[in-house]
Amino acid sequence: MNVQAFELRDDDRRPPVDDLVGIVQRGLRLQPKRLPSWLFYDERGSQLFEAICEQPEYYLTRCEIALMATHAGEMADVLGEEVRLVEYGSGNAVKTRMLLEHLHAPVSYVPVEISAEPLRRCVQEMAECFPALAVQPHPGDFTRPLRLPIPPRAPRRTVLYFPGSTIGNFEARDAAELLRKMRNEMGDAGGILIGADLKKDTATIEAAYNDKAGVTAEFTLNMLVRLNREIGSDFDLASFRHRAHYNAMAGRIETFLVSTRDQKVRVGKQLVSFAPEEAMQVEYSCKYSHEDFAALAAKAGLEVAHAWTDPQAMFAVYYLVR
Ligand code: AVI
Repeated sequence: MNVQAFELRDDDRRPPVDDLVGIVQRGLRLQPKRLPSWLFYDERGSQLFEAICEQPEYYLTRCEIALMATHAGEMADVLGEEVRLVEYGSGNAVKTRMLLEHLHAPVSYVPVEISAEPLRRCVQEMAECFPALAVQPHPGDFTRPLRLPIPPRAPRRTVLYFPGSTIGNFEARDAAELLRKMRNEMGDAGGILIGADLKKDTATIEAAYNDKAGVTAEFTLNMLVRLNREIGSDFDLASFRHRAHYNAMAGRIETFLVSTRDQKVRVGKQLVSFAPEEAMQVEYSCKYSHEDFAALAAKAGLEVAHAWTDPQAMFAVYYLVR
């Protein structure tokens, strides 16, 4: 197998317990209370996210895969020959496979992933599907500056692939900062191929984050299960519920954990009070018009060179360049 060795223990993704207690305590002192959305993704949370992607209401994954099925060939032509493909996250191998199948003489594939097991699975799958491709896994957090592995030969360009509308989970200022960091990493000749969920009617968007089977609700509540296990907090799961609503003015789904009663929760040495119906914000999922996305890209010194959308204009994949 043409795979560069790597080592990552599953513990590497977790900040030390004291840090995590501090992060949670600080978030719970804010008004409204807030917890960071990366806390969703422990092992169970990652499984639940995969299950969300299969729910009939969660159109994002299906639409993006359909888009790739139709346009991956064209995308590969735009990206050109001898590309080094760096993927932010190693989430959905289906989309990446579709792209790699069409790329012209790719130099290497570099999945950047913080969690050991998904990275291991991704490397194995890509090495099996593309035995001639150099797979150079990069364990780590893609929000931090990357030190990319030396490619087996000089690529013509580095393309950062960031599918799934994960950019939408960053607030506008953080999203622009992340894109600016990506701009540095791709270099002068490089580009960013990025998936983004498009603005559409409220009912369709809200249904995607309130699936009938309750998988998204379980995903949201799992954050508390994780905290109870990892920092010994005593959130009573029966006393919080999931709420996701679309804020059309802000163009984003806002997800909360809502306290169903007056209660106190122990977090480290502190007791935190929750009022009945008090909502703790846990995630934003931003939705874009083409103009919104071009404006976001411009803030990072980038422009949209190509845009691909499905016929219903549900989802878009953009190619950004300097
Ligand atoms: C990973 N990210 C793009 C998902 C989203 O749609 O914001 C996470 C998610 N949260 C609830 N459902 C899916």
